[in-house]
Amino acid sequence: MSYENILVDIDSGVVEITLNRPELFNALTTDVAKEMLAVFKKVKRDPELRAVLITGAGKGFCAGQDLSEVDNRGPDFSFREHLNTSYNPLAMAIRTLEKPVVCAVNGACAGAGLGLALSCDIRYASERAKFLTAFIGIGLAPDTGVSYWLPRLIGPARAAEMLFTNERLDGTQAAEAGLVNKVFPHDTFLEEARALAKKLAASPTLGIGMTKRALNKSLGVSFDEQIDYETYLQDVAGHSHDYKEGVTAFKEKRAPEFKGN
Ligand code: LHQ
Repeated sequence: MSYENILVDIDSGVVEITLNRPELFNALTTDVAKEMLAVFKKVKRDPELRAVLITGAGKGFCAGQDLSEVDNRGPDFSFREHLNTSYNPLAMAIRTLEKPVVCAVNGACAGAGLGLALSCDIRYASERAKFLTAFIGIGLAPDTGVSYWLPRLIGPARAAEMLFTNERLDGTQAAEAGLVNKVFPHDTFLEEARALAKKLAASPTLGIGMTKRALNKSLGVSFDEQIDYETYLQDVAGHSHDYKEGVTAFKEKRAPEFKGN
């Protein structure tokens, strides 16, 4: 499949997706979501592809919905249908992919673009990044999982503040708030994110997939349900090649060679 709105590069098991509509700060359209979904389907199926990195071309990371796509759609435009066929499946594909997804936020990150970033497992930001919810700026309520992740990452009161006031945080403020894992100077942030994605791709990705399942589950269950689920997952991970290799390498005092199975 050829892509018109994104760039896709594969290196050392890492699939790097670059949102590529720089003149519009990589604003999202149904087509962008479709192209990204196609990549995620491919990554899900191919055992050689073991980590994903998402970033943006140019000054912005992603300005959320391309407002020119939804402008003048008339009273019959279904926001529900639009979300259910574009950004919701994309956020779901990221969350359910049993492989690590890293986000390198290079610039403005707003609206559904913020939802996209927050759906990823780990976020690194440039000092030049700018985070805003944007929804209230155009009279909307949050979508693409923003109201799910924000209170969990930065607390309900800070989430309300960001959502109600459309406050902007730069990369450093976002790291302090817990919205991103780390912030780096603009010149190095992408290399740092690439190094992380490469390291994760060489890790026991089956174990990472199980870990991601456990973390997803933990967001909505009681402690006893969670330890029960952990036990089930450990039974799966404990019978993998990577577990055997990890223990053998430890005993032999050498670096393990993980395969992701
Ligand atoms: C844009 C956009 C944009 C088009 C910048 N669209 N062109 C879901 C379902 C259905 C409907 C609606 O929404 C949703 C979910 C959502 O995502 S709602 C939130 C939608 N996003 C926004 O409201 C963000 C609007 N943009 C901004 O607030 C600013 O542009 C940000 C903070 C992103 C960047 O600010 P600046 O650094 O000052 O840059 P800029 O404003 O000059 O923007 C650069 C260019 O990008 C500019 O084009 P131009 O031709 O004038 O240079 C903007 O018009 C364009 N752009 N966002 N969402």
